[in-house]
Amino acid sequence: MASNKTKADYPGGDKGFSFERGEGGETHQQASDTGALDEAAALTTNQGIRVSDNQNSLKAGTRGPSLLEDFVLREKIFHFDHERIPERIVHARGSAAHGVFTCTDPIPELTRASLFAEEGKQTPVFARFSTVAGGAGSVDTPRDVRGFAVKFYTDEGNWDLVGNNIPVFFIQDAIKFPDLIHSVKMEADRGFPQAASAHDTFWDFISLMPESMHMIMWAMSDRAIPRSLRMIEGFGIHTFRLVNAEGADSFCKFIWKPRLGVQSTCWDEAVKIAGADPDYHRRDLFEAIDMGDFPAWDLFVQVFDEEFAAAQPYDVLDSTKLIPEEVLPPRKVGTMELNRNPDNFFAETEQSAFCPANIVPGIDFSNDPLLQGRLFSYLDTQLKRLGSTNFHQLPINAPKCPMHNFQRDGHMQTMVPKGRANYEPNSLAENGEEGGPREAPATGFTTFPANAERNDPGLKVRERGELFADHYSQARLFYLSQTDNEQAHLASAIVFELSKVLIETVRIRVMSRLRNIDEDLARRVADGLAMDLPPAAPVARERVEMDESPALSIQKNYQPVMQGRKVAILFDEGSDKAAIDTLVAGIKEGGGTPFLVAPKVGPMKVKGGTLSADGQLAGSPSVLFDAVACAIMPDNAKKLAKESAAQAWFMDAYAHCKTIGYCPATKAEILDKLGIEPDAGVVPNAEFLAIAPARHWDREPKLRLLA
Ligand code: HDD
Repeated sequence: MASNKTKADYPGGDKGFSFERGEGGETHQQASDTGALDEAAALTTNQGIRVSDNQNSLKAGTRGPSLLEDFVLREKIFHFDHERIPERIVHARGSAAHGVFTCTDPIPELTRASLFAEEGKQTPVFARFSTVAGGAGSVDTPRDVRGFAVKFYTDEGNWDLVGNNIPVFFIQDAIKFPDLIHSVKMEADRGFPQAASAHDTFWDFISLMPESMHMIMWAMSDRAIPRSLRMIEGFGIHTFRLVNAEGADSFCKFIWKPRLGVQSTCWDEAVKIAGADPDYHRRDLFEAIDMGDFPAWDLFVQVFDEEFAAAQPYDVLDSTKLIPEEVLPPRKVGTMELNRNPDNFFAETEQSAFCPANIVPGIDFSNDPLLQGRLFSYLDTQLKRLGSTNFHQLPINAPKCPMHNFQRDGHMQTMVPKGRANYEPNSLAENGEEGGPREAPATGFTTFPANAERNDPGLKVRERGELFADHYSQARLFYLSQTDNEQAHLASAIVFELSKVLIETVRIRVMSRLRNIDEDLARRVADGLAMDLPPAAPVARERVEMDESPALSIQKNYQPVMQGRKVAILFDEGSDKAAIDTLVAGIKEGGGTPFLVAPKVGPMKVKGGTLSADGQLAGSPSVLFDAVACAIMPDNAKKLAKESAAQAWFMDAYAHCKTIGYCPATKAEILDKLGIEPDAGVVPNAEFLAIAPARHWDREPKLRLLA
């Protein structure tokens, strides 16, 4: 049977080939290729053979069997069959962008790393954000930690800062990582739940690992349901070491702070976003960069010495502990701006390979046992995923500075070294031949010589430092540093998660640990589950009281700015264009993105002209926006009041504590009937712009029974 496609149906069909419809509806493909087709336009096989027909396989007669000799078909299907590579075992779901890091406050006295050497020095970067537990096709908004990995292509080699949006981790020693990940991933027998920690095996493991309690506070807080990847902090977590040109060292923690401020969703909102737009974060990042609204983060360092470390009530080599910013103020060193989307998702985002062991002269590791295990793990995983020891040659992974050594061959070698010198030392140069690269003792990377702590006899042991045994002090610090509303969100999140745990002893064990963090928290969780509080679990080391750290709270630091926010305006036929134009102009002026929503997307007649919506009402629920306003005529408002998508639009915005700007008809016909009462955040359109990006959390107790 002949194809019935026409030229226009084929991409590139206008670039030299024409597809003509024959008599009686038959089509045959006719090449207008007279040999002059330029190289870019001609479709070829991987061997460079021009393909004359990409629509029909080779057959023995029009209705006959396909022929084995069809190398065009065979090659195409063969390649397709192998398109997928193993996804990352963790952090499989990710989104990334290119950008640049600019040093704003040089620190040559602390590190000889070239990227921090001079004010204004620019270093290209590639940043990939990810969830941890879900597979590559899972939704963007589960309750989960977000990976925050940055590859700096410095002029002295690649440095990968592979962190998360939470400054601590679940475990203290890398030997527990496979157990942690097995427990949180979908359960082994049933294959669910995906991308969710609310299940038996995760909480079973956690309840048996008291060291995870601090991280659990963060993971159950709103940090784990961010509003946008552009609005998350990033942390290198481990203590690293900085080394200056004289060889003097200091300890250091790295922190990224988003220019747009930290902002999160609430749980009901995150769940609904997952349905409305499973690619919510990926789309948000892509669109912001695409429209030139480049997300930016400032990079800070917390620098300290052994003396400071020894004076803290926790061990700085323990990744379940942080250094409060109030105790050691972070110092800004530069800014990262992400300004270019990848050209190809697979070639760049998927094939990007990060490794905490990639460091440059001037940066070094500490003895953190979690970090030490990571240094081993990542190379292995890249070999498994990318299939070759030459994965560093892929453009996204290759350094942008000169790279040469005597490593040779291997799968998919793309470099073609010349000459005989594939070993070192060699004297071939004396023979007039190419001798190859040589060691660089003065400028090359040298490991900082310090080993373990000064008085450590260095015996081989399977033990942890003494202070590692304090599992609760910082969990308490985090909980007490939150606002009342944030504490309520946190307690409610634990109730939700434990309500999905079917093994009762696990719930009980978790509550017994919570008592060691805060009695009030434990009581709220027990009440939320309608269970009795068990006795507190035994502790390995007594808690120390730490001063609250307001820096740990999102709400205490929230700056309601329009910049980077997406604001929806609902309209319908006959709406007043002037009112809409005013809102649009105000949103744009503040640096936000207006988004018009209407029951239909085509051009609609409105008072003062025509308007086309950016999105249809049912496909653009208010969960996708930071604030909503409306301009609707009375008759249309009456009609919309009966439309469940419109009701949900306003009810959700209200329940998620967003600002709602209303026109008189919407108030009378929709808001009043839904029981949405004016408050500090439900205001006439004229007052909307001034407060649009704020969240009105004090509304929440009226709407939701929080734990
Ligand atoms: Fe890891 C990926 C962050 C502990 C083993 N990790 C991975 C990614 C991030 C982190 C952001 C994704 C990078 C990307 O976008 O491609 N991992 C962390 C942090 C940790 C941590 C912040 C604790 C502080 N990880 C950790 C341990 C181990 C691993 C203890 C193993 C011993 N991580 C891996 C891995 C991954 C990975 C299996 C999967 C894909 C990859 O490396 O490239 O090797």
